[in-house]
Amino acid sequence: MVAVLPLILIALLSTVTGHEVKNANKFPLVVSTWPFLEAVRAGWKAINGGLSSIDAVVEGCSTCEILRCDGTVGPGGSPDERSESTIDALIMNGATMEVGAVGAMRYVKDGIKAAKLVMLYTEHTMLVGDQASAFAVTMGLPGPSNLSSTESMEKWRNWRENQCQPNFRKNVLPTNSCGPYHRKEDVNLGEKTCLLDNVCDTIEMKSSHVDFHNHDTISMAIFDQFGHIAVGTSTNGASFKIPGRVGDGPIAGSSAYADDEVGACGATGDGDIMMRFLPCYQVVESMRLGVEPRLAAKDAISRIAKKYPNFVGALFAVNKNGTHAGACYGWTFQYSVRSLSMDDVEVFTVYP
Ligand code: SD4
Repeated sequence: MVAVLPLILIALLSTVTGHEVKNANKFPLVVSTWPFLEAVRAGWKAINGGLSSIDAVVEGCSTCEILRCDGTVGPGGSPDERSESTIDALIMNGATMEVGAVGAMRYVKDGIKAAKLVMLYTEHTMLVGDQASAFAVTMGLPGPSNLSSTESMEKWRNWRENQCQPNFRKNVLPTNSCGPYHRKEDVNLGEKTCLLDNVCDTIEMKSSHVDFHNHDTISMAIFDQFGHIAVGTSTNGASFKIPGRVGDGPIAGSSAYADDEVGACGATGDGDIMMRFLPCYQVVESMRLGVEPRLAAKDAISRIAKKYPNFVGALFAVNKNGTHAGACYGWTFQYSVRSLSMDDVEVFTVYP
């Protein structure tokens, strides 16, 4: 009977509500945002088969790009205001602190591979837009290709029919239209937004744009058998973003961070807000000071929620002993783990 069940059902479902999970047989270890089971299996297969943690992260995140996990990783998701899908991606080596990233990359499907090319073949950390795509193609990735899909175009058409609501514009007129927009003249910068007890004004602030049903980002940490860590992120970013927007995905310390000496973190959620706090850097630095993963994760999320009560976000934290935990705000979060002591991927649920 079990043999005929789809593999997805074999993955065990567990629940953590504030408990840390200690890993008996520590490494290798794969941890990822959301129940992206196939991506975690691919990362696990790669690291268990002897690939480096960097290459295993590429395998894992590429799997999500190819499968278009949740319709919002890889090509064909999250159209911008002009209907185009672009890709943000990051890879980081926790042994050397090297980082490669691409932001708002157009016409190239392979986000995580492009990020790795930036890390391996440039002295830079991030390339963006058309130039990121051109670099990726000259370094051997396929392209240019159209990143739109039937689904992304339909989503965009529905949004246009709904007078381009919701959108990421603020302090502009007209409000209920697709533009062209012009600036409101009476904007009082800074004062209006953060008055009350340092809480940023929730009346002016729109509610989060991150869709509760779309888990647009894979962020993955892989420890090899020696405890060397790599982290990676790949995402289409946010739906109906303003063309040119770069989210938290390619920002080291925001969507992901790793240091072999301490541990790793991966994040998902409202990137425009989250990148102002570098939550994954915060998590790793708290753990460096001896804070356990559960508290480090909670603290990083609370710092954001205190200033932005409408934000939506989540992260996982894992220390160099393989102990992992998650924290979230505004939505229920799930993260996936595969370790030696498990028969298959386990999915952990974290409640706000
Ligand atoms: C972004 N952080 O670009 C991404 C979106 C996301 O779940 O993670 N959604 O803002």
